[in-house]
Amino acid sequence: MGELRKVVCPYCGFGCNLLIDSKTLKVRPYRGEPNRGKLCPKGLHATEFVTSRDRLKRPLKRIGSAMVPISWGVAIDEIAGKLLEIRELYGADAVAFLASSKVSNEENYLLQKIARLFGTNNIDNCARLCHEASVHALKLAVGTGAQTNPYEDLEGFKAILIWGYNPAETHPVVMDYILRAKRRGAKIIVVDVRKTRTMAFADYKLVLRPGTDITLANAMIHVIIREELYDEEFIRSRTNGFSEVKMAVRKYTPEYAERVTGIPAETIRAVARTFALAGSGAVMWGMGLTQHVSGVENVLAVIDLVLLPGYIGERGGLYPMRGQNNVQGAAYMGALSEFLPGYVPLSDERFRKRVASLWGVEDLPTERGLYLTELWDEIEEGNVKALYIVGENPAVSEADFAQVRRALRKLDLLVVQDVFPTKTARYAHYLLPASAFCEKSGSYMNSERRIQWSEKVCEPYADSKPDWEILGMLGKALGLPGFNYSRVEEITAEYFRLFPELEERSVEELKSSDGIFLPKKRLHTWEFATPDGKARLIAVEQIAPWEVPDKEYPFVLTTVRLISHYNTGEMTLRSPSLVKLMGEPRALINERDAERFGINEGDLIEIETRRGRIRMRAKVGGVPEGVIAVPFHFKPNRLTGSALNKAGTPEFKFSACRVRKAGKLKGEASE
Ligand SMILES: Nc1nc2c(c(=O)[nH]1)N[C@H]1C(S)=C(S)[C@@H](COP(=O)(O)OP(=O)(O)OC[C@H]3O[C@@H](n4cnc5c(=O)[nH]c(N)nc54)[C@H](O)[C@@H]3O)O[C@H]1N2
Ligand SMILES: Nc1nc2c(c(=O)[nH]1)N[C@H]1C(S)=C(S)[C@@H](COP(=O)(O)OP(=O)(O)OC[C@H]3O[C@@H](n4cnc5c(=O)[nH]c(N)nc54)[C@H](O)[C@@H]3O)O[C@H]1N2
Ligand code: SF4
Ligand SMILES: [Mo]
Repeated sequence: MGELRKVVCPYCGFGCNLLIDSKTLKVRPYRGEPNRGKLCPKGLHATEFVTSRDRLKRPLKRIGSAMVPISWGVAIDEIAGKLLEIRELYGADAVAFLASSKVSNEENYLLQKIARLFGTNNIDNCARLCHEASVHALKLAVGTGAQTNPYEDLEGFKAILIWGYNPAETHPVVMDYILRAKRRGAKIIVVDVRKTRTMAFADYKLVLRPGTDITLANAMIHVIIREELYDEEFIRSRTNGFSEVKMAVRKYTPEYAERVTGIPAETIRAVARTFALAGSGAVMWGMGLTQHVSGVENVLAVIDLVLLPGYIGERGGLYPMRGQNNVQGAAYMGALSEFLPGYVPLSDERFRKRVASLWGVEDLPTERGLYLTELWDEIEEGNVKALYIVGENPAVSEADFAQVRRALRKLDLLVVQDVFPTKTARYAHYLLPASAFCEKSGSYMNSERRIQWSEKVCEPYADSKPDWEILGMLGKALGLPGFNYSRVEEITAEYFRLFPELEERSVEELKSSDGIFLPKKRLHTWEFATPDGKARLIAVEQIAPWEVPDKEYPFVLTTVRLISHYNTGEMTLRSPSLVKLMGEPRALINERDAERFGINEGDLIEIETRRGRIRMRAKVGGVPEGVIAVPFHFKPNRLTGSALNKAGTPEFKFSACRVRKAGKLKGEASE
């Protein structure tokens, strides 16, 4: 046995801590916060991909069609030289950087520092494909774009509304908190477009038609207002906009909503009453709300639902459950094209200049940069020439990936810095091997905004380097000021200085504790973070999806997650224990639809949209008529469309498709 080191799980944003044996790399759960002795299968087997033989070993450079090894020094010098040349010819905005919500705060902080000092706000991360609609909606409504309360509060609430979110598969350990609440008498309400594992634990199981969430939320609000179930004092003293909401929901009667959503009017009334009369409550939501063209409005509608009964502070909270292990940290570190660190707008001159002076320059670029989802058109039009990607796999994770792949081919310079030769890496001119999570130390921030320290367990694999070291070298090679870091803690201390709440805290305290909440444990208890201190109730109307089913493409395609698989699969597919647990992917189809098309359980079916087609075996049942649900992990983005919502997120959860029984898997184009 070696020494046990405490490490943040490299998968989901719940943020479990693993205790890893430094010799055997065996994982045990940490007994402290937030996972309290629990882990899901991904955490338990998290070190398996680290020893995969597929790991990138040394820097590679494309020469013709071959990738040939080069030294770190030459790689970084050549990359920096090309970036400077492109800036000279076309300006800094011809370069874009993609940060990674898989890497540490320090690493995200460094990459956005490089981008902004280089002269561009073209810095983004996969939050754009994920919860950015929640960030925008929360900013508008309550002033801070993040989860309001810690997980521990969930246990005391009397009603928990789980909306477009399937934690039994996606954040399994948070289910423990939800089930403790249930044992203490909380009512659990789940809203989804199919029967989920999470629903098995619910008191109310609401299966609605895809994309009709605003109608359901507005109908619940209609009932709450009509029956005066809201907290009048809270509405008067702490919110604006009540009368507009009241007007807007007038037409959303439960009977009208029943016709649109498919949920019986009486159920809508019962659920609205249960939630508003519980006395305390939370709404937890996920991709079922955000990945729609109406993503921002969907989230605004459920925020209204929580504000009406005054469920804020000790009485309740808003839980946009964050996806990746450090997506919350990436945002707080400023790896987003429209925000400086701490979600501060680029237009905030005082803060911007403060950051600039900390970095040794006068000012920073003020124009919003490109969203990750806007990049592909800009590359195709020749406006973006170089892309530097750290730990993201857009050739698989982005909507309509055929277009993304076309764009990647067009770049003058593509650098991919990853632990594996990903699908995106196929288009790279330079491929830089990053060390994996347990081969480096640093801090991460989970969904409840808890910053946690992750210890180094073992030495970097082959000639790989921790991302912060690579980015330190790049910053220096670009001639940017302040990139002389020799220890990761120096970067931690530097980002601490950006946040007044952290100024008095030390890296040592972070290391020896169960973490530090930024800005604090519970938000908005007495006052909201809006300019006038009040929350805004914002009226929203149902918005139609971008691609409505028609005669040609009569089905709705949605994409969902499975417990033992993770995003684009680069890590979990290289983890033998998880591969064993996963089984073969299946597309869900309703019993009656299956019968109509002569499809039996296990048959190969072909799913086609206007953008492409895929084949997968069918699983009959689990979805309503007219809906097909495909696991996101098996490249359904050949099918999805690139229409974006106001926060720049594609509509991954709604495309018009058709299905048919397929012949044998023969001559299928390989990935
Ligand atoms: N095992 C596992 N865990 C993960 C991940 C993973 O890949 N695998 N990924 C992580 C990441 S990055 C994220 S963002 C989170 C995501 O976590 P979740 O948001 O829970 O993930 P999804 O399965 O994408 O979507 C949630 C649910 O939305 C439903 N849905 C689809 N369309 C609609 C709709 O129109 N309305 C409503 N109400 N519901 C709808 C789907 O049926 C699905 O059950 O998970 C994280 N955790
Ligand atoms: N159809 C459909 N598409 C979706 C979604 C959906 O629900 N449906 N969900 C969207 C969502 S919510 C998200 S978050 C995105 C995810 O999109 P991506 O972030 O592109 O997907 P991941 O598979 O998580 O890719 C993470 C990459 O980081 C690498 N990596 C891991 N650790 C490290 C490290 O320490 N250093 C470096 N440099 N690299 C590392 C991994 O090898 C992997 O290649 O996908 C989106 N796409
Ligand atoms: S719940 Fe999330 S953080 Fe915890 S072990 Fe599973 S994947 Fe890791
Ligand atoms: Mo995500």
